[in-house]
Order: sequence, then C-alpha cells, then structure tokens
Amino acid sequence: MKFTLFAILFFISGTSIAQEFTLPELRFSYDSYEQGIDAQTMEIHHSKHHRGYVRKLNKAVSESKLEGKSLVDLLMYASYRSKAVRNNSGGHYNHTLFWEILSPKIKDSAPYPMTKDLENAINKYFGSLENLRKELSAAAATRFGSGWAWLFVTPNKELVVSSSPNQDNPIMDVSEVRGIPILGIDVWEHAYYLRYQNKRGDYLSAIWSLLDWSVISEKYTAALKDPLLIRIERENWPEMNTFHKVLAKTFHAAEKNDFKPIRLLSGDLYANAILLQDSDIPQSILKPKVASALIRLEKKCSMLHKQISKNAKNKSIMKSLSGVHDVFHEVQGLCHD
Ligand code: MN3
Repeated sequence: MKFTLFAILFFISGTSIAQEFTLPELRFSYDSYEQGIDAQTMEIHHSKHHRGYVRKLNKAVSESKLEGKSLVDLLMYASYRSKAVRNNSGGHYNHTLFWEILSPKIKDSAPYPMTKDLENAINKYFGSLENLRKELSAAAATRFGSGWAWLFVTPNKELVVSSSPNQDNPIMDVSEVRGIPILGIDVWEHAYYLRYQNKRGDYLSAIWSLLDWSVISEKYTAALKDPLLIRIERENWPEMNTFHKVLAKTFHAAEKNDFKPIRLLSGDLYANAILLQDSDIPQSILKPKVASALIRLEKKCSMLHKQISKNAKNKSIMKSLSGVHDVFHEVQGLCHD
C-alpha cells in the first residue's frame, strides 16, 4: 500500500518535471532532402546537434532556476541569462525553425507557393525575390565563423535581413535590430561540411532550393499578428534597459542593508535617468503620462544623488531610493497597459 502511494507520488512529481523542452520530429525522413542536403548530415544535425542543444538547455534552465519559462522568455532576455541558457535556447529555437521551413521538392510538381502578401512584402522591401536571395546569401556568406542568416519581421512590420553569431537570433535583446524570424539559415559548418566542405556558397544555393515558401508565408502572417512584436518594440528601449540594470544593482542591495552600491553609483543612476528622459520612447507607449513620469524619475534621481554627495544617512537614502523605485515601476506599469 505504502509502495503504491510512493509510486503515485513519484509518478506525479515525474510528470511535473516533464515540462522540459523536447526535440521536435522532422517533417520528412532524413534522406528526403538529398537534392540539397545528404541524409547523413541531416541525421547528425538533427539527432546529435539539435538533441544536444535540447539536453543542454534543460540542464542550463534547471541550473539557473528558470524552469517554467517559455522559450521566448529565455530568448527575450538573453543578455541577462547565463551563456549556456543563451546558446542553447537559441540553438533549440533556431533549429526548430530551420527544420520547419525546409521541404524536399517533389519532382515536376509545383513548388511550395508563396502567399500574395509575402510576395508583395518581399517586392516592397527587396525589389524582388532574386534580390532577397542575394541579400540573404551575402548575410550568410559574410557571417564570420558560426552563425545564422535571417529574414524577419520588425515591430514596424518591415521585412529585414540580418545575420547573427553563434546561436543568437533577432528575438534576443542582444540583437541590434529585433523582430520575429520567419526564415533562418544555419551557417555552422556542421550544417554542410560533409557534402560541401568549405563551399558555403554552394550550400546556400542548395538550401534555397529546399525552402518551403508556403510555410514561410504562414510564419509571415502569424508574425504580423503576434503580440511578441509589441513586446519586442516596448522592450527595445536601450536607455530603459540600462537604467533598470543600475537600479536593480543598487536597490536590491540597499534592501538587504548594503548601501555601498547606491553610494557608489548614484551619479550613474542620475546620468542614466537623464539619458532615459531624453530617449525616444517606443511608439506604442508614447503617451504624456510616460513622458511626465520620466521627468519625475529624473528629479528623484537628482535629489538622491545630491543627498549622497552630502553623505546622508542610510535611512533617508533608502527613502529616496524607494521613491525612485516606485516611479520606475509606475513607468513600467504604464508601458504594459
Ligand atoms: Mn546547426
């Protein structure tokens, strides 16, 4: 009886752990992509490399106590994450997208058609599909070392080509221009070395012939409507992110009765409050309430800095710092209304 109870408890806790990331199946067999990529490369890439990213991601997430976070949340704040979380969350996301957009062509049948909307957008931003191919190939070919080439949708709903190092991608806060990828090309050597060796250009032509424009079109339509675009736009506010970092360092220490950080960094905090107040507020939260809260934030930081220059007591510093913290959260609240 006891044993059964233990077995049930074990089973229940076992299922709650099962919230882990898993390796997705490929849509076709490893040998279906032969026209562009050999079966052995597909198999090693999927069953060894991608599986490795998934395994290391689960390990890194558990070590960083980030269980339960979505993959997108891990990517969004990549700059705050450990190297292992950043590399392996990117590795998992990027490869999952990569497998989805590749389809072997069935001989003599029509290629996977593109929607009119995507075709119009490509013509608008690149002139033609051929120009997009050239831009993507150039981005992929000039990416030094390992990385990815991307076609993605920005918060302004533009289509942009970029490349990123390692397993980074445009969702990450480390990217200069951010957005939702709809097409990604793996330019790590493990993606092509067996058949193409050092000829990355030949590999890129092969990938081009495998692209499934129906799937990419679906991804384009979904990206345009995805609330993640608005999140990226609002959080793509470098001055806000820098201010937040300095505030977090000083406020949380002071809460634990350590006033060294704020005494050292009050000038920094004030300087960043000025930069924040002068910065371009993201379009979707551009409202008078936000602008006036930023002015108050700057005044409070100025006052706090003056107090510290006059060597004020911890108690009054805490009071002012809490005031800064409150206004900061007021701004954050206004940003998410
Ligand atoms: Mn790869």
